[in-house]
Amino acid sequence: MANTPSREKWQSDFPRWFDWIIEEAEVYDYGRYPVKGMGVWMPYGFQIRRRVLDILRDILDSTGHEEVLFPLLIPDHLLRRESEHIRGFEGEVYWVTHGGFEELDVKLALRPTSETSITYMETFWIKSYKQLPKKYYQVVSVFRYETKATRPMIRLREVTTFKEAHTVHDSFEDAERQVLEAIDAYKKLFDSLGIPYMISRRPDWDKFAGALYTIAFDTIMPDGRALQIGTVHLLGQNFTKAFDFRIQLADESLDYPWQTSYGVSDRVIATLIAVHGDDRGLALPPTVAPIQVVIVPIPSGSDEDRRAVIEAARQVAGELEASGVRVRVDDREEERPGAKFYYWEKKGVPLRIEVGVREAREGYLTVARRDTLEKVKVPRSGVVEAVKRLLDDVEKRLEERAKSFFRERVVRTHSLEEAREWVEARRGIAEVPWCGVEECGLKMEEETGAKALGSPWPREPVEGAKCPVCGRDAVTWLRLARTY
Ligand code: A5A
Ligand code: ZN
Repeated sequence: MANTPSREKWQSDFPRWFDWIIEEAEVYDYGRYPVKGMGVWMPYGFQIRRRVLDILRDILDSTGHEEVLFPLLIPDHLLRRESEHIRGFEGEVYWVTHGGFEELDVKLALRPTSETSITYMETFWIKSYKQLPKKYYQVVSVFRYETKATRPMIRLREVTTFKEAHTVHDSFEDAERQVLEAIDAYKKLFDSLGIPYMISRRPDWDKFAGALYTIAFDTIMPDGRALQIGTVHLLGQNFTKAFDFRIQLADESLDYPWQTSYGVSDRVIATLIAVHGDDRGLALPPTVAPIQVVIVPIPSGSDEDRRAVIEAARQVAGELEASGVRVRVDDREEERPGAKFYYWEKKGVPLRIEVGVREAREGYLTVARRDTLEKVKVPRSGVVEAVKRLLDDVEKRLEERAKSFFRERVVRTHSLEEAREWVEARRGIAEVPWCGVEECGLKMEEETGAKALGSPWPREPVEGAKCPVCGRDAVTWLRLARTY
């Protein structure tokens, strides 16, 4: 493998690296806005965010999901309808209690999630099995008064890129089929961003408040801690019963329909930044990079030579642009080329083209890759094809690097002691045989100082292994990790 930039700081002090790069690369301003847990998407970050959302919307739209937009405020009595749900969220709700000088009759919640408001409206909209399945989604802000340490994009109090999907079905089986479709959709999303993940069925004590079960996607951050980057919930009939939401079935009977919900957030963009970055800064996959190629003219010599260099840079940019590549010419006169290289590396631009006097004259160009720092010479006449090939290659290599890091971070062991050492040393996720009993799972969390992420989805057999807590036959694996 080519000489890769160092990942020393990236790995040894990831939270600081992350705070540094989102500010330095002008992605997200966090910590200065005077409300805790709320950050600002800056123009460069906003463009990355928009491209991630474009991919997500394409995936959802092409599988029959319809985008909607619900009110931000949920009246107290709606949020309280489903008892497990409110029990889970009560401690995290922001309340609006006043309008001007008047105290409101009914206090209003800033939505922490939208199961209740959406189910309420579905009771008016959906009357028959003939309308099903129904799949809605929205991309909105949700508010959660998080009590664990808040972090930029990772644990926000205003989650500004919350994509929540809500679906309705005429049978349990169809709702379970939807769970599979949702998992598939998120696999596509993460795969297209080169984000590695593992899929677990969350233990019952950690499922979504109001769900029958939760399937979660977790990734591993550079410092070995796991991060939940997406969740899919089978809600069953819990909300439809609470809202007395009944529909007519094919046999003419009336019954409560079945629901699922699934969501991702700003964490996806945090992960995109984390898994591909290094000590020099961002390394963006070309699919979502706002600028895919930066052209840096290096003028020198006579005025004529200088003009020729600028002219050549503009021509190359024009050709690339015409073929659909997102390109920028950095012709700032007050900056030196070295400073420009550093600046665009930090911003994660996948390719840099240097155009000097020799290049302008001799019919070739020098292309530098952000991921490997390699420089390649390409013929001036074939620049479009060369750039496209290189962009594909950068995309693949970033994905491979992220996946190989992830693979090295998952260990399977029969010993609780070894699992504890693994998570304590911040190596990543440890998998231990498990009998499936809650008590043993909780004990494993306690003894390893880790959080249980749940067991592999789909289920993976464990042959001949014993649960290290009770000694009974294991029926599955329990995944343990320190988490964000
Ligand atoms: N309505 C369902 C989909 C729901 O709310 N599920 S959830 O609570 O699990 O949230 C969906 C996803 O949002 C989580 O998997 C997690 O990746 C992300 N998320 C949750 N709380 C967050 C927070 N405070 N900051 C950033 N992301 C968060
Ligand atoms: Zn056990």
